[in-house]
Amino acid sequence: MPTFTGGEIVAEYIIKEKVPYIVGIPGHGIIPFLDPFKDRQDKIKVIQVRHEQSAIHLADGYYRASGRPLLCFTSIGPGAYNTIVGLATAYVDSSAVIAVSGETHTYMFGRGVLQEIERQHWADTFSIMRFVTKRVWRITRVDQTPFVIQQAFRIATAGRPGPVHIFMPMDVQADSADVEIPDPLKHKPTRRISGDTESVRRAAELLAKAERPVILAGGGVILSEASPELLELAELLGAAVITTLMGKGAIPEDHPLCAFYAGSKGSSCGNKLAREADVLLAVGCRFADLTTSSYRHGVSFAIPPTKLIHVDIDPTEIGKNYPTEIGIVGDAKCVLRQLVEALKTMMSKRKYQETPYFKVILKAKEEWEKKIEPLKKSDKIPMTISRFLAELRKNLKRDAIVVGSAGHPQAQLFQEFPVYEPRTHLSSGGMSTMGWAVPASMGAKLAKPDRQVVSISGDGDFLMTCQELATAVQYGITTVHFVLNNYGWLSIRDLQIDVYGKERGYATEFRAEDTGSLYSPSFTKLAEAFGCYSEFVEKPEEIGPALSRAFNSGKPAVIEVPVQYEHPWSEGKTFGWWDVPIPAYLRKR
Ligand SMILES: Cc1ncc(C[n+]2csc(CCOP(=O)(O)OP(=O)(O)O)c2C)c(N)n1
Repeated sequence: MPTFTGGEIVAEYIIKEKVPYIVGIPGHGIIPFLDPFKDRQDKIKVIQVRHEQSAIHLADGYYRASGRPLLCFTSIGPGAYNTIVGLATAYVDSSAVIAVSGETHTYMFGRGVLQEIERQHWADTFSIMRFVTKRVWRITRVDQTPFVIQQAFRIATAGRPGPVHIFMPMDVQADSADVEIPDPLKHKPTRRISGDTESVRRAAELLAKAERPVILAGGGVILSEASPELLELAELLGAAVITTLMGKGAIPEDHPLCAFYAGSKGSSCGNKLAREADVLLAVGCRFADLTTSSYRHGVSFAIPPTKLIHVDIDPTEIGKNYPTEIGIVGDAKCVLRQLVEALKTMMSKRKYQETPYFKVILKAKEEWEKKIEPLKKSDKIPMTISRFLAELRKNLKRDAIVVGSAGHPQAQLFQEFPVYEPRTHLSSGGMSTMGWAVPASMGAKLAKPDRQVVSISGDGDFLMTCQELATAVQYGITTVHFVLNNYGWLSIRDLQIDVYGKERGYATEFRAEDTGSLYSPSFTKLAEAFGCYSEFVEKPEEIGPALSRAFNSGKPAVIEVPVQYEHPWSEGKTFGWWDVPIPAYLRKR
């Protein structure tokens, strides 16, 4: 058997996994792990980010764009703790990332060495990560490493994907043992999980009889690459298809059966069709509060009387938020295929364009488009976010990847920006993590170098991880980053105004303390300082030309766009409900 150190075992294993990049920041606590990668540069490249949170976001974006995981590394202590928000974001959205952090030497656990917290439990970084990962390990002997690393990749990617974290004490990274490097293919399932045949038959019967069938596609449809099956089923039934934030892109959004979204932001057509559905087939979704209008009956969904068929690979999601008529545990692609085959034995393909229900769908869609049109066509300067998005769509290729993380840009990108392919709309869905878009879009660009990749952040969002422009310039990661500058956290200000009252905006605008005037750094100067291409664009018609100059620059680019500050032009439209508690003293008013 060959002799390898702990670091070498991981390096040799991930070469077998064909992982092209490791992403992170070294410290004294991880250099024995990093050292073997120096001799394997031809196979694995190190991406030096400038914050560990960004390492995870970058790997997360890479996985969402490609379905392939990367490995992140950090030092002991603060380096490891800096990953928490990244891991939480990946976990809630079921995205696979493998993180490795340094840890106190096994023979000094509990002494309080540099960057160890030991006052209650020794070397217990472990417990911190439990909550934000699918699995955590601490390796205490180097010969455990082959087993742990193959488990980490298998668990992160199998079933419902998610992030995992491995702690490697410093001595374990450096010590050696005679070990075999596992073959990844020998430790992964070879087939997908199909649904219970009887439940599939009953579900097909229910769908065949439905008069107003709606399919709700969640992120699970994208993860399992089930869009062809989704489309086939929808067209067979003439069902309206709505998506969650994570499921956006599961159906081309110019398809006649695409009815956009249910939920608090959502769309009026999605909410109407969903709450009036007689049968709802929900696939790979968890019924988050934003999708369901905080579960208020009859706003986005009315279950019952709507009969719910819920398909998910994770049994804990079925029946969690709504009672089900039929719950099927299984992979989205597999169960949708089973449903199509079962239905074909019961009915012939409907000419859905001729059904009365199709007319209902079209009318609801038209009404919705009319409602958002004024914002999209607005000539206001600063421009509305809606107008910006309309211009952006006109000027991007069909398969371009757009990335958003929080606030108005995230919500409006979801609501108003049509996408046509899976994995082309990436969003930090369940955490809505500010600072995600910049590094995640860099991961997407590394995964899909031939695609146009664009991140869209508010000024608040951008300022949380803009230091990664240094990483982008260093490695020539040519994402175009849009900063929609409205001088504050205006989605929160607008929420204060919308829910608490016109005069209740507070601590959400950026104003200079001495003059009271709006304050913002210059994002173009900031971008220049990093060595990026940059532009400042005020007029909507200048978005297209600026974008092509940015793509042609061959550099990472930042385009600063001042956007509407005045309420309500500053925000998009709300079509459902969101449960934001109102202080008792304001309720009386
Ligand atoms: C890390 C993090 N902190 C706080 C929040 C709460 N939050 C949600 S949106 C938002 C404001 C976003 O501001 P900006 O990015 O400037 O976009 P805007 O809404 O102003 O267009 C905040 C503070 C969050 N989502 N993530």
